[in-house]
Amino acid sequence: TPRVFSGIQPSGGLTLGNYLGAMKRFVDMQDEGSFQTVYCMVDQHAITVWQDPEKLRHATRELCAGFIAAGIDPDRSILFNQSQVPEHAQLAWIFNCVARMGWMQRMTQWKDKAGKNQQNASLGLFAYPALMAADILIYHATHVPVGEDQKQHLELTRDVAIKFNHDYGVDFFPITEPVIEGAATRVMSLRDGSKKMSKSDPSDASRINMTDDADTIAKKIRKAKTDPDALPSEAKGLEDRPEARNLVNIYAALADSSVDAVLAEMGGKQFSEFKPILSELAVEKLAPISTEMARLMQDPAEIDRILGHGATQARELATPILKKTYDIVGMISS
Ligand code: AQP
Repeated sequence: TPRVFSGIQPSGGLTLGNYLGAMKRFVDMQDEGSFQTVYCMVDQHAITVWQDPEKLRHATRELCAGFIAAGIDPDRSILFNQSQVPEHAQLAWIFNCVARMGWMQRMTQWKDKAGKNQQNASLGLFAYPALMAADILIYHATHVPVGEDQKQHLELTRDVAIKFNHDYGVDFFPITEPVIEGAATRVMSLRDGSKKMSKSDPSDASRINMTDDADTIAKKIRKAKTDPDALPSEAKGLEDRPEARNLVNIYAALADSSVDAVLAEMGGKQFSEFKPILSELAVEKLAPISTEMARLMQDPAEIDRILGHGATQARELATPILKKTYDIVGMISS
């Protein structure tokens, strides 16, 4: 069976962007049944930017609770945190020696996150895409569901696989397919339609957190930036209207519908009318998830048990692939 891998960083609370762009798709791919699904809390990626240790532990457990509350079943998917499967970091070292500095320098996430002071960014932040390639390729995963922002990193993953196979004259690592689908592959900030919704945006009003209560969700949507025009009846009427497009995309993704279908129904409505409808749908879809997350978080020992079990299963897949990689590279392993 083809294998799916994807991950989310426990670098803060889950946002609606993570949910619609990634997690909801992870659930779809699990439920679809034609893939073996492997999902990871990438704590080693999170620390490429300093994290408070207690908050990291909490965010990792909360993310695990989020996965389960959103519909990931630890009996049907492998669910674990990256640092408990050391094979990721071991393969990443080899990939550090395959990937080129120039490839990393071109990554927009590196440029955005390192900012002007690249000399002071961590070496881990620079090498982030090589670890990500290892996360995927240590399972020989063929399909990777992600949001639009990760497209460039997935191209680099393909480049790493191609160069490794070429350098060692093997046909060992698969060339992975990004799966970037649905109405909300790039959810934007509620305050600025040109910026992506992000966990680490300093403005809490810019995002919907999966732990926000109904009143907070309604308030954030009410205050979301829009333009004065009514909703168009066709998708092309959203061109040059990033904030309007974002709210329609969010609605379509939450409703499991398409932008065209949403506009056919909502075209002509003012935002004063559409926003309460959107809030109601958002609360209807998100409240059961946040309630279940809170319930699961009351038993952190159970979450740790689930993560430990997932790590054991993940290692069973990763160990032989790392051993074979070591053999190919010329390392002695017994
Ligand atoms: N705004 C978004 N719209 C659609 N998809 C998104 N993703 C993130 N933001 C959006 C997708 O969520 C998955 C996990 O992302 P991540 O946690 O690994 O890191 P990120 O992309 O850097 O997310 P954040 O929220 O912006 O975190 P910080 O602020 O820490 O950098 C990925 O599949 C991503 O595409």
